[in-house]
Amino acid sequence: MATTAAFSSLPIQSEIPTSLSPSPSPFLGSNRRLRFPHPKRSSSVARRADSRVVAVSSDVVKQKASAASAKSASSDLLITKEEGLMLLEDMYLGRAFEDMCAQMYYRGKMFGFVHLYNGQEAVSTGFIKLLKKEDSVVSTYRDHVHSLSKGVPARQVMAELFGKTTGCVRGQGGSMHMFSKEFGVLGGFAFIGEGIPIATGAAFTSKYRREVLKEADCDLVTVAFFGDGTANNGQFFECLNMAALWKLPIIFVVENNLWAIGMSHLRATSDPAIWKKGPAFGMPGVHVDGMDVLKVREVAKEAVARARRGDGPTLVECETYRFRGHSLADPDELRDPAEKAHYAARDPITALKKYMMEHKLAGEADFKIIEKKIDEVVEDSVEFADASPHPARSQLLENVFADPKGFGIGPDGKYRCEDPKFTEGTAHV
Ligand SMILES: Cc1ncc(C[n+]2csc(CCOP(=O)(O)OP(=O)(O)O)c2C)c(N)n1
Ligand SMILES: [Mg+2]
Repeated sequence: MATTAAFSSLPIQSEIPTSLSPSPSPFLGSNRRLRFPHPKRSSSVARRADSRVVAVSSDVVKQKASAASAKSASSDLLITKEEGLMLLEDMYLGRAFEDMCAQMYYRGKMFGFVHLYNGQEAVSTGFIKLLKKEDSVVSTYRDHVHSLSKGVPARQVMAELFGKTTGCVRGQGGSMHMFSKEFGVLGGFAFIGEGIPIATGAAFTSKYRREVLKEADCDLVTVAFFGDGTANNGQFFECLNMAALWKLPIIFVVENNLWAIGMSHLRATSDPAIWKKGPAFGMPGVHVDGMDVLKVREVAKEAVARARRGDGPTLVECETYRFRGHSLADPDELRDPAEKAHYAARDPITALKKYMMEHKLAGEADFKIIEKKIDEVVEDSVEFADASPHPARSQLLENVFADPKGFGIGPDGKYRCEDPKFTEGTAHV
């Protein structure tokens, strides 16, 4: 069996069972049931696929941990105290920031759609806290927390949400379009799937610099985050193909929160196990508990190392859940309360605290210090955003690639939008 070097240290399971019976239900903790059985595949097809590809399940983390504990009690720990507190701080920052966004949105400080990340923090933290500043992250419209994890200051993210010039996109992007060249955030994208080719291009750049421009030390990695609904989009498959074909240093991270707005993943996808699509393209596919930052981090370490070494891409499906509606405009009345309760009980922040306390790494006093510090950072970001100036109207036509003459610039050579009557009878700018 052609195992990949990267995951060969982990216990391997075949990604395609020899007899393809319908997936066990309930799937992924959902209390909904699969409605359609999978078509049977011939065993020769399964054997052929088996011989080429490899996948790893999230059980690897448990098995790694127990293997470590067999060696010595202390090596049972997956993290040091410092690492644990750093992970906790990042997840708490994401949670506190998003809760503040909800308040500010309902107070009319933000415009347009705002999609929060509550519940999914272990995915952002688990991956991004392993990256270098120069590595790239590509997000979706649920992009505030990815940006924060990557190091974009809370002030810049909040100011962007308030539409102020001090925002990371000078107030022109808003909630769904975070971007920071400095911190390697290559965008939030309102159109689902649009970020995946951008991420693939970024990964190609890294490989091109190393292999064609002979920058031998260029080992930059790109992580593309996107949702379960997006994984049904054609761009995803095209990029899996190119990434595998060219062995690009990219990790495709599916944040499977079981829902695409009000569409259940189980109703929308022929085979709900998204991770299986990795092996279909010749790359490892991994399923991991996305509510457990330590498990996510273990899988991410392998995938990031594999990409850095030049061994190619990995697809990781993180089973997660959003604790709020699809956006702040969604009353969240569709999802079953039992399903919500199931995942609420697996809150990733509570889980990490529990792990740290059980292993005597930290206690309530340590957590309080972090929470106080982060609450202040978030408060400060609001004050900063509120006090910052709105962009001038002329900024509207900056960075517009088409020649704005005739449309944007009047016969007097001035921007038409400078004219006080510019928006008369239309939407307000
Ligand atoms: C190309 C495109 N088609 C449709 C939409 C409308 N839309 C917005 S969010 C969404 C669901 C995406 O769900 P998922 O990928 O699971 O991400 P999640 O919101 O769960 O994070 C859809 C279909 C869109 N934004 N872009
Ligand atoms: Mg989803």
